[in-house]
Amino acid sequence: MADRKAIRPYRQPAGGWGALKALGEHLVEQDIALKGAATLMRMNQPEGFDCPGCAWPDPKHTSSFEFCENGAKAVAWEATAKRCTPEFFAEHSVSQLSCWSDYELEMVGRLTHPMAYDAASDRYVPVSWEEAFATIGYHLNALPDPNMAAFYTSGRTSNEAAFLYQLFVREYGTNNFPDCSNMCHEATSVGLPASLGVGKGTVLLDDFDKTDCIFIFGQNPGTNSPRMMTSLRNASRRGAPIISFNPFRERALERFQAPQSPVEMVTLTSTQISSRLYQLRVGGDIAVLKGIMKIMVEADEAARAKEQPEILDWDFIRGHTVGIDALVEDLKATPWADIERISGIAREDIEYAAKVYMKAERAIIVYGMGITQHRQGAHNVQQLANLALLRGHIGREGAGLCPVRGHSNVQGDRTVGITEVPSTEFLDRLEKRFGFKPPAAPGHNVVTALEAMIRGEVKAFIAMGGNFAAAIPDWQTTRAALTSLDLSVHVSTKLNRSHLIHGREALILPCLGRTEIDIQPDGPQSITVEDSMSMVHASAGRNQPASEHLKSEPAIIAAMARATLGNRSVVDWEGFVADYDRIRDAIEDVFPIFQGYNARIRIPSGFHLTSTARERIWMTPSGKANFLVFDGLGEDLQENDPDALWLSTVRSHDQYNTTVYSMSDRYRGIYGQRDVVFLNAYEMEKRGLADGDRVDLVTLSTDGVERRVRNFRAVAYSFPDGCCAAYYPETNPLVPLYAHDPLSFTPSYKGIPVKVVRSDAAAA
Ligand SMILES: Nc1nc2c(c(=O)[nH]1)N[C@H]1C(S)=C(S)[C@@H](COP(=O)(O)OP(=O)(O)OC[C@H]3O[C@@H](n4cnc5c(=O)[nH]c(N)nc54)[C@H](O)[C@@H]3O)O[C@H]1N2
Ligand SMILES: Nc1nc2c(c(=O)[nH]1)N[C@H]1C(S)=C(S)[C@@H](COP(=O)(O)OP(=O)(O)OC[C@H]3O[C@@H](n4cnc5c(=O)[nH]c(N)nc54)[C@H](O)[C@@H]3O)O[C@H]1N2
Ligand SMILES: [Mo]
Repeated sequence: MADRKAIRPYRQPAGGWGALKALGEHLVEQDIALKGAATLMRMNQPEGFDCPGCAWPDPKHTSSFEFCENGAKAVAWEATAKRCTPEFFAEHSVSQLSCWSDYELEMVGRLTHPMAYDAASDRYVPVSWEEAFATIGYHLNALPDPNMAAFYTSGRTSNEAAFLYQLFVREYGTNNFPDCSNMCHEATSVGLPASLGVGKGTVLLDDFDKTDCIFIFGQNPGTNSPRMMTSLRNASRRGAPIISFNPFRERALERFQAPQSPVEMVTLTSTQISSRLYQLRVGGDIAVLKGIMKIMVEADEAARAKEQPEILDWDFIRGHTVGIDALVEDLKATPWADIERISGIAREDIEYAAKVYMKAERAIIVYGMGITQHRQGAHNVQQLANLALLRGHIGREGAGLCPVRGHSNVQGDRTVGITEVPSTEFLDRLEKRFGFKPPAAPGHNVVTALEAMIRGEVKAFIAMGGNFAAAIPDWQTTRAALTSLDLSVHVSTKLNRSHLIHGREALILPCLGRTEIDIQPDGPQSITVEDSMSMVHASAGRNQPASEHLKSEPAIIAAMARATLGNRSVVDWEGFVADYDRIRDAIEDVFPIFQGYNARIRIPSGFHLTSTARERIWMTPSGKANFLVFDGLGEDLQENDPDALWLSTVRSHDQYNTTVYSMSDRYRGIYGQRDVVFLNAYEMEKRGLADGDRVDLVTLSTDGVERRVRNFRAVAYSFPDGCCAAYYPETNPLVPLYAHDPLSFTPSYKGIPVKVVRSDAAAA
């Protein structure tokens, strides 16, 4: 796996033998070739555990093993035989570990003991669980105001743990719930309700079998939701066109060899996925969308003038929506020259895509981080909703919007109350069920929590999973703020950067993973999760825990609550932990959509949480779906500065967010290195650069702060003019904290104005 540094094009399709080979190497590296294979057989099975990888649904959770290279890597990463023990911490000071790469840190293995930071030796030393909880209780009670603490959630947390967590934090007295979702699909959670009255997708897996065409914006399924390739492959083979908009020619969007297909595997054939893949400019999505809609509106007018069938679904538009006139006016006023310049796509190509879309009775619109992580993220999402609404593609079989969620339970965490802006209806029900008055004032999201830390207004930080210090933007200032905290606590499975960028007092609390047996006083427990399509189902691990000292997340939360709130708490924390059915009963009491929760999760396929928009019930103030106009097409960077480029920060094929599995990115042909920047030959030449030159990336900051990463390798690549791409998290120092969507506060990780300059000799 320690690939030599190399850059060579990958000519095979995505998936196939390359994926099987990569997985085999990965299992060997984790010392678990045999155990790993047995564990994998239990993934997404009726009696097994939910894949901790992505949030893509599994066909009914009843199928035979569906191979997914990256899901398997996520499992192997957790089931590894390697251990990060107190002896390891005794041998390495925090300062020493700070020089290790993220890859090296996580490769140490699973955490085995609760650890506390000891300033005298600059080391983490073992601590008893009781002492750890007492420390947390002490600090939280010492704060003059509960709003001086922030409680982060990463999206692997189960519904049960998330519900207890929000209960603890609200009884303690704050809504400070920064969440990984704030950096991810918040633009969906904020943008879609204004359009459709609900912040979730509107399709189910079956819809993929019925659709006439699929549009994919800014999502890389072959890497980030590989089980989706089955749906895409089936659609393509039945002749449904797939049109992709992505600055990269992502291999899996081009062609895919299904490891499940003996014929393709043996004959080395593959299936074409996208009928067209348009390499749009970074941030060019609104321009493309307006282009497509402009053509539709004009075609509809022409058709109606000739008394031919309408192109737009006017019955739907009149009956179910408001705002069409303003949208049409805006589209007509948008000049083609601007659309082509900002999107980087020729009018004929946009026309082709529009024709495919207009022909389809049923269309699915899929999207991911290429849409949400922009300064206009929520607007991007709303333009996608406009496109769907024009032809009545919401609430129709085989059609709809499909935001592809990230973490395996990020959507569920939100559903059960992890939100910094709780609704009054929810708070009322919580009060009614538990009998305490939850705080109503809005709390901090990720960006405002960081700003508050910088100002010294948040002093304690507790993280339920994740790797906050690596995932956040603007490391220079935000990491300094993290080290100024009084207390930082991380509930984790592996050592990561966030443990090293710690507060005055710091705790690492090791927890059970998804694959492991969770035994509580009333017996073995299962947890539940909600996937991208709002299907809720149970998950139970079977592996022995990585260490006898691990606790489950619900047990850790309950003990933190008890240590903090003592007998003033009105909640039976110990009872909840003894039997998670009781947590689910409480969830059902607070959220009526979970009616029959415990009974329904005993059916292996689980159950669907209804989406009002899917039923064409619009929970908006107008009672209708809204067409929403975005003013303009987004910023034209090079108009003001011909040297400026939009930088998009993306994932490699071999990482899971901040977890780096290897230094290679097979499908993009990058081996043994991650400090690379992709830009096209024209932009290279413009800067006098040759492939392989060393460059610095410098943010065009508006606050006078220098943000620079050094000594990256320039890679000549097929990429649109005016933009470049590099890996996350290495480039997070370039993302200013102020660069976020003003509506959803999603950092614009996919659109940072930068310059690429030759590294000076001293740096090289
Ligand atoms: N193996 C693996 N699986 C994962 C993850 C992982 O890191 N590894 N992460 C999980 C999480 S939390 C999430 S949120 C998802 C992320 O999954 P994705 O949404 O696929 O995330 P990215 O890879 O960051 O970027 C998606 C695509 O957007 C394209 N893109 C970049 N800028 C633009 C733009 O301006 N416009 C358009 N149209 N496209 C653009 C990129 O080229 C890339 O192909 O995956 C989840 N699953
Ligand atoms: N530049 C840039 N930055 C980004 C993004 C980007 O595209 N570009 N993407 C953003 C997105 S979409 C997201 S979602 C965030 C991700 O942000 P996070 O969710 O905070 O980060 P992860 O890397 O997923 O967290 C990995 C850590 O989670 C812990 N962990 C794993 N499994 C479990 C478990 O079962 N329980 C517990 N308690 N802990 C566990 C392990 O210790 C591991 O080290 O990053 C965001 N940051
Ligand atoms: Mo995410």
